[in-house]
Amino acid sequence: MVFFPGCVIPNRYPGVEKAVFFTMEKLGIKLKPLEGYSCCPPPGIMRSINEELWYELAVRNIGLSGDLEVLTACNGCFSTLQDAYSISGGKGNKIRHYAEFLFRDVGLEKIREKVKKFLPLRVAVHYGCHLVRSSTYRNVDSPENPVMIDRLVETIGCESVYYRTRMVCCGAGGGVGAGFRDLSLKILRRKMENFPNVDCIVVVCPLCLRQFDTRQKDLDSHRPIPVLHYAQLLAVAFGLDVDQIGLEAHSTMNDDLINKLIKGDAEEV
Ligand code: 9S8
Ligand code: COM
Repeated sequence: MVFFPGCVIPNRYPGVEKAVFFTMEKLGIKLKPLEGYSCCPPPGIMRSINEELWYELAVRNIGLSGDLEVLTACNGCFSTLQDAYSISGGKGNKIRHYAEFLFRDVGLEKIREKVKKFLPLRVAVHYGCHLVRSSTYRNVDSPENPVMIDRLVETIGCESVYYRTRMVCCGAGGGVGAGFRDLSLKILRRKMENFPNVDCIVVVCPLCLRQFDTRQKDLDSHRPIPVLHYAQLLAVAFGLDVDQIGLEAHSTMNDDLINKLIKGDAEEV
């Protein structure tokens, strides 16, 4: 398997990449870096402007992987690479997202066996739009009511707290976060209206991570809730030191969460 990091993970949240490699190694999965890749390119930005260029760049990236499966930890990269692969006539599950690969191939039992420290946190999971939609090619979980991230966080001791807007967009995708900042904030505000009282938000996409991490401060109404990629949480549960998951790059952290991550719980909750 090769890892396709995309642009946002290595440039903005490198701790996510480290956590992906650490957790895969603990699970006995051989993961190699992909040499010579470019931006995926993003489905909501490039594809909607120039589909031909989007396709050419995506197919080139996939070609670099040879016969190996391609693992991503970003919803946008997953969407682009999986769609382009299917359009090119590719068969089978060659393009994988970290979350669905863990849930469907590795399995919850095996993940639980490797846990050194359970994390009794209350979390709000955010799936993001491109992980389960469109269902034409994605087909990894229900596009309306997915469960995989809920099950993945529960497996390492967290409680996934239900909230009504869990399938609402974070407001970053489709170029909205970069080009229409007021609209983007409006979507985030709607997403976080009546948000549950949780220790952190758990995402599986670095763009969603960035949106919650950097834009909550522009919502006047509440104290920012820290946000982590699932790979970072899993790495801590598998024994990686909390100071090794790149939290210095996050803007919304608090001591309460850091202490809970450090302490954890040796026993399953
Ligand atoms: S949600 Fe709506 S378009 Fe997306 S996948 Fe990541 S960024 Fe947040
Ligand atoms: C979101 C990707 S993960 S894009 O901005 O919609 O292309």
